[in-house]
Amino acid sequence: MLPRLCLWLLLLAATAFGVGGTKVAYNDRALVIDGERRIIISGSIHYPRSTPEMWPDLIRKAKEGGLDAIETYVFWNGHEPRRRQYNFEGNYDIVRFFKEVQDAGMYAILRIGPYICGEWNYGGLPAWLRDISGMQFRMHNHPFESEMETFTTLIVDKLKAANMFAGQGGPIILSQIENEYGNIMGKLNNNESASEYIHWCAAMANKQNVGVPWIMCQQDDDVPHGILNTCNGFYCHDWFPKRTDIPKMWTENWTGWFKAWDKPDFHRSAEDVAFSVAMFFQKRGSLQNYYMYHGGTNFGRTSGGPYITTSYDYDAPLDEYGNIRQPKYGHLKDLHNILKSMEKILLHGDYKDTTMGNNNVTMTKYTLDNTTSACFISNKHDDKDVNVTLEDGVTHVVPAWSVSILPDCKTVAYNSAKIKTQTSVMVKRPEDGSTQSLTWSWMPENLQPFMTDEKGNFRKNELLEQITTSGDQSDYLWYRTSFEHKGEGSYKLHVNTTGHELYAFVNGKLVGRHHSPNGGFVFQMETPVQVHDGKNYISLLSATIGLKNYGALFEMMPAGIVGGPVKLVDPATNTTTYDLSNSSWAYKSGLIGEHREAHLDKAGQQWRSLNGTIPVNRPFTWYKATFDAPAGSEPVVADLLGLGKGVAWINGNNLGRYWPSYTAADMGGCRQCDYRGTFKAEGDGLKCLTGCNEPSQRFYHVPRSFLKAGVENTVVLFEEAGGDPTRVDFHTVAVGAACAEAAEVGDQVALACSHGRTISSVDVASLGVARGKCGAYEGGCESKAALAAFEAACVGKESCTVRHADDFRAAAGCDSRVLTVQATC
Ligand SMILES: *[C@@H]1O[C@H](CO)[C@@H](O)[C@H](O)[C@H]1NC(C)=O
Ligand SMILES: *[C@@H]1O[C@H](CO)[C@@H](O)[C@H](O)[C@H]1NC(C)=O
Ligand SMILES: *[C@@H]1O[C@H](CO)[C@@H](O)[C@H](O)[C@H]1NC(C)=O
Ligand SMILES: *[C@@H]1O[C@H](CO)[C@@H](O)[C@H](O)[C@H]1NC(C)=O
Ligand SMILES: *[C@@H]1O[C@H](CO)[C@@H](O)[C@H](O)[C@H]1NC(C)=O
Ligand SMILES: *[C@@H]1O[C@H](CO)[C@@H](O)[C@H](O)[C@H]1NC(C)=O
Ligand SMILES: *[C@@H]1O[C@H](CO)[C@@H](O)[C@H](O)[C@H]1NC(C)=O
Ligand SMILES: *[C@@H]1O[C@H](CO)[C@@H](O)[C@H](O)[C@H]1NC(C)=O
Ligand SMILES: CC(=O)N[C@H]1CO[C@H](CO)[C@@H](O)[C@@H]1O
Repeated sequence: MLPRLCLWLLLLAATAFGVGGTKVAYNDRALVIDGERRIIISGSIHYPRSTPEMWPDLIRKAKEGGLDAIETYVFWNGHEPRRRQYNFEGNYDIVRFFKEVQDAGMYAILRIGPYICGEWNYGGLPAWLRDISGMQFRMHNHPFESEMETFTTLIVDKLKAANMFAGQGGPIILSQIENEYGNIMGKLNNNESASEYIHWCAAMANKQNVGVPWIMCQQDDDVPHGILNTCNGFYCHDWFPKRTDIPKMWTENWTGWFKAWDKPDFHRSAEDVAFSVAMFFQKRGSLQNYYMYHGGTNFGRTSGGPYITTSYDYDAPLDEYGNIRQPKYGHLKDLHNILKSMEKILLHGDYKDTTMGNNNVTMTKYTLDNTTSACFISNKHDDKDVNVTLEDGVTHVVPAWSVSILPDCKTVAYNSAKIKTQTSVMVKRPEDGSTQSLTWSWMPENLQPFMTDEKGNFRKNELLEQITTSGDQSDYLWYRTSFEHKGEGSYKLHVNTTGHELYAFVNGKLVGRHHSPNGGFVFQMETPVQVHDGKNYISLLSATIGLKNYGALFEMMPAGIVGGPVKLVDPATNTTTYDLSNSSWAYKSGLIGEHREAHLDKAGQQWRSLNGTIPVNRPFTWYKATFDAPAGSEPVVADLLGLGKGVAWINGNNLGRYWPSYTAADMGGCRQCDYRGTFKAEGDGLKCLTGCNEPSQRFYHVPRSFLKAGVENTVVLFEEAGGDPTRVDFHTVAVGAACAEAAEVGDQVALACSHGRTISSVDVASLGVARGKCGAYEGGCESKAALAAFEAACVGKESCTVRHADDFRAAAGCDSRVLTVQATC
């Protein structure tokens, strides 16, 4: 018996104290991991926004980019789509995700929320929470707190069972409860309940006994006991936690911005992201997380927030498809390497900030044991380079809006505005777009049953709120009624709705359609209608496009034609002839094709194809075609130009909502792009926008794991608004042109393609400032010697490195020594 008892005791000890476990503590300077103060560079990768097959590659690229940790939210509505019915499969396999992080030898940051914001449907909260009586979201009340605790405990227990916390030998070193509550606390009109709630959150979290610290972000006031508060934002250098015994941590440094259907694409320059990170570490930062490091895709209808595009690319260092985005990725990697080399002095050294001339120029000197020193010089002027002379009498030019890092206080090893890494231009192949032409068949969505008011789930003498009525099980809700009319008549049908989209039918005929403009919610539709003698039917189809995810009481924002009014107005006098708001309305959630799972292409569906001809620009139409998957391993996109609005599936996998007919706004920021100056995503002063006046989202990611090689693949579309699928096409996305610059002789110039593709030609090797952009440099001042050196080293190779040499010369009059190279992959 004795050996077995010993074994049992050993096992008990292992679980209690964590054999091979990592101890996570903290002090005023840093997280202390197994007794060592550590700089942690982390990046957000949201597991449902990619596929399990993509995770190892994304995580490996993050590690190679100099990251120590991967951070993710937990997505409650995805894990518990119906109360107590759970989903931990596929891209919701959270344990598998954390195991991949562990296998890569990285740390993980677990942000449970479970309110997560995240441009995610309803901020991650399941819509069924609304049905529980007495429910008040994110306030001190039993119904909410009980559900939140049940879910939080479930997640923690699942991760504990898989030994995922640091003390158990797992990767998780930090965990977060709630999210950005400090932003809304004061706006809830019940500050006592709000305060009790956030303290309850802390107590509930600490009771979970996860063995790692709990954090709250953007919770600068009323920070509960046992919680470390952290910063979110584009810049966090001037922010410090209130408590002086905790480290300065930045949980969301926005690397770009998300995209809404009405907006062009946001781009935050590599120079500006690097500037913000360098300043953060200059001013005692110790942990920072890129939000996002890989943004990914909002697959499926409950993934995206209101009016958020299916692409959640975010202009992150890894693009939506998992490709390395250069120069952002490489420029930040260079910064990470420098910061890591300074870990000891930054976290143990004494420090002194000296402002020079005015507050915009700061020199920070870290010293350790009087023997070593490290310096940062930051210049926050947005238009003025400055010369800074250090103690040793040497003057350094610090460009406007940049930070220079001198790990020995003598030599500048990094300047945030000087990019040494390559710039890549991604191309879609084949570039001429001539791939296989697809043969389509089609099927109408059967609207007939909804064109009279005979059939419906139930009736009510009022206009109901949509989320509650449909349980958010579909985007669509039918509202139908009828009225008697004597003789014929002409009216304006007036509908007031809280969004997000509306189609109106009178006696079976589509008479009007509208959607919320500019991401708003409430709108009115007015459309002329003819009525006939006798009974007339009005059928209104309301559709949601992702539920609101942010703001005080965001969950109270209704959807659909709640309360209306719905009226028939006399066009001559503008007076209401019929107010139908309190008529008997019949309700039905979802479309027939959804209930029949038309997207799964099951047997028994009535697909039609008359010699390959299909109707186009026909609303409420299902389309189907087969195609061959593009060969190779490069990411695949579907070009959906020509379609209106709807949903696409590949082999039954949801690609998300598509809406290429939505044209992105033209904004001031489309015509200016200077990395210098504060980056913004809202209000005045936007810059570096692209895609203005173009289809808001034309290309849709088709993960490789959705495709089958060597056999037919099926694409199914539900086209709601009317479009032409005959232009639908598939492409791969990879590096097309690779460019790099070297300012000084001796600099190494590295070029690389992707996915095993090799450099086919070197197109430009110029001395002097090249005109044009990477992919289309105009050249001038060509150096034959440089061209020859690059051709010899690079052509036929996946990557190459060439040293900028003194004998790289151009014609007389070309005095610049700045070498610019462009190659084609
Ligand atoms: C709540 O607000 C009231 C009035 O604004 C204020 O007097 C009170 O101190 C606040 N209480 C808390 C806990 O913040
Ligand atoms: C560092 O220098 C200061 C002043 O010159 C001196 O007081 C201190 O003892 C020195 N510390 C070490 C560790 O040498
Ligand atoms: C500091 O720089 C900002 C631009 O970043 C500028 O608006 C401001 O005037 C500068 N302050 C001083 C004192 O020069
Ligand atoms: C910095 O110094 C260089 C050379 O010493 C000089 O040419 C330049 O004008 C100076 N720049 C500023 C902003 O003072
Ligand atoms: C439309 O509905 C909203 C939300 O119910 C309401 O606030 C607004 O007053 C209504 N507007 C009109 C013009 O009826
Ligand atoms: C009725 O309202 C419309 C706008 O809603 C307006 O253009 C029209 O002039 C109005 N007609 C009358 C008779 O008031
Ligand atoms: C509809 O019913 C509501 C609630 O009973 C009432 O406030 C409203 O005045 C009614 N509207 C009409 C047009 O009868
Ligand atoms: C379909 O094609 C067949 C054979 O090519 C032809 O006989 C028939 O007339 C076509 N039907 C239509 C509707 O075009
Ligand atoms: C959207 C959002 O929360 N923006 C905030 C980000 O943080 C900065 C400061 O850290 C605020 O000024 C923004 O309002």
